[in-house]
Amino acid sequence: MTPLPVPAGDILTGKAPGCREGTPSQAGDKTQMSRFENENDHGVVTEHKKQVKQPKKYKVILLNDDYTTMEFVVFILETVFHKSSQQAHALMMSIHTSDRGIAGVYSFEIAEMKVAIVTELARKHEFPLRCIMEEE
Ligand code: TYC
Repeated sequence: MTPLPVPAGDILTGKAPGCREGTPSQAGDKTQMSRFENENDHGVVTEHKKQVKQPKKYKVILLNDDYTTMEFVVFILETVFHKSSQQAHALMMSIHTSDRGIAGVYSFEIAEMKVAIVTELARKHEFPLRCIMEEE
């Protein structure tokens, strides 16, 4: 049997012939041409590394009042904020005694949506329950 003709190098490197990237061990080698370099690169920096910023987070806060029933607050914490029955009850009691409490922390859009849902449910059930958001 005659062996198939194989271009030198490609079996060991896994690269097509003429590929400049090299093996993983050569990836950080400064003598190699970097991925952004090309024939038009005359050593002038045209690209700056962007600082990666974490997106802001927002606390969704329930406020205490004298008229909203405890059952309704527990219901809100279970259904809108996915708390267990025990967590919801403990948090509701904490809000009841301390005047406010964090129901959850979310991105801006999700926090805004939770506030809107709670506000609408409270309005529908004729409770004065207030729900606000604050940057973390
Ligand atoms: N203070 C209310 C009551 O005694 C209960 C309550 C708890 C209301 C938490 C609002 O965010 C709240 N019925």
